[in-house]
Order: sequence, then C-alpha cells, then structure tokens
Amino acid sequence: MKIKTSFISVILMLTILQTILFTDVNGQQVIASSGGNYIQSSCSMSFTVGETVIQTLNNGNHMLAQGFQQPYKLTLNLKAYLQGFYDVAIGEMRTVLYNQGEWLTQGTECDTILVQLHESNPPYNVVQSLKGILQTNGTIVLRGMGQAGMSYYIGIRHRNSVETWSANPITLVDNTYYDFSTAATQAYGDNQVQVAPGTYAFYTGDIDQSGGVDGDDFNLLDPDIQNGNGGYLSTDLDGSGGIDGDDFNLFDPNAQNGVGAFLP
Ligand SMILES: [Ca+2]
Ligand SMILES: [Ca+2]
Repeated sequence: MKIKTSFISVILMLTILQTILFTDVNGQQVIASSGGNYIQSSCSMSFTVGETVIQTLNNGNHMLAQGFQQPYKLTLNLKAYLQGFYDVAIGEMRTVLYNQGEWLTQGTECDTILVQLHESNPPYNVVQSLKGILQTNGTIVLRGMGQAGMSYYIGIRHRNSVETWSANPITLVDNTYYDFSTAATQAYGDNQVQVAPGTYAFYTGDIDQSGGVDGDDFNLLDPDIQNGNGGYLSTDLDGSGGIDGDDFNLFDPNAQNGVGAFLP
C-alpha cells in the first residue's frame, strides 16, 4: 500500500513537472516573425509579435536580444566646426566650456551640441535627439543613434550657431562617419562658411535660435557688450568667456549677409 502511494506521488510529481516544463517551453517558442524597433527622442522600444524576448545581452555599444527582432545600438561619428569658436591660429576650436567657467579643467571639450536624426522625407520629423560634447578638433561620438539601414538627415543645433543639416539623408550603419568640415557642400544648401583653407564651419550668430542672424540677436548681444558680461552666455560668440567687440565682429557680417538656417 505504501509502495502504491509512493508510485502515485511520483507520477503526480512528474505530471506537475511536465506541465511546468511544457508551459515554460511554450513561452519560449518562436511563433511569429514580426516586430520592430521604435525610436523616439526620449526612449526606444523593441517589440516582437507572438514571441517573448527572453534574454537581452548589452555591452554598452551593442545589444543582442534573443528572438527575431535584433535591436542594434549604432555608433555615429561626426565632425563639425562652429565658426565663432574656431581659432585659426591653432586650427581647432576653443575650450569654450572651460573658458566660460562650466568646465573645471582645460581639456579637449568645446561645447554641447544637440544632434537630431530627421526622417528623410517631408515633414522631416525628428526621429531621435542626443546631446553630446563636441571636441575642440570637431569630433563627436554618439552611441545609440538610429537604426541600421535607415536613412536620416543629420541635423545639428547649437546655442548660438545656425542650425545645419547634412547635405543629403545618410544611410546609417554601425560607425558611420560624416564630416561636415571638408566642404561647404557637406551641409544642406551648402550652408557653411570657410574658416581656414579647406575647412568649413556652421555659421555663428543665431543667439535666440530663431533660424536667422538679425537684429533680434543683436538686441541680446548689445547689452552684454555694454555691460562687459561674461560666463556661460550664448552671446559669447567666440567662446572667449567674455562678451565684447570680438563677438560683435563675428556677428555683424553674418547679420549683414542675412545668414540663416537652410533646411529641406
Ligand atoms: Ca536669430
Ligand atoms: Ca567673447
């Protein structure tokens, strides 16, 4: 009788175990093949349909998720110069964050920029935005930008520069490199200024970020010059740390020439 009870117990346990295992296996089975990777300015989400993503491996640069949908974090390498901050004498930009008291040690950091990926077709919506620090040599490395094989206009915004986009939509792969500085034509509408032979930069002077360089920007610049202000201010067009005639000398020609953003 005891043996029979034990036997029934074992059978019962095996049945329960089999049910658990069977359920578990079912949960991991690949049922359907659709899914996607949705990227927005503030978040990104990978999803599958009819399938559970069981495990995700992430080493910082790349991500591997088990299943059909394989989200992939791309690295985007850019090079761009900002007209006002470019120092012809050294062939690089100034250490603006340091000069303006935002950075404690003088290194290779120039200033913060906002890189935006735009859809390649009207209305060119922003798909993703990422802030980063542009280095004095014009380079910036952005991790986790866009989706492999997709084409985007690369737009760059900076607190006192004219918004500038890539000449054409760029099809991203991992470690895409795009250099704005080699020719004016690297920017949409050839909208760059030559700062040294063969070196081009984004126009300076759009202090209020309206899209154009005009009297409204002067109305912000002038009081800071008159008062001899300094520090982390957008009116510091040359990034020296102080606001003076040098900043006006950068602003004036661009205002006279009606410089402004040129976007698709
Ligand atoms: Ca403006
Ligand atoms: Ca200045």
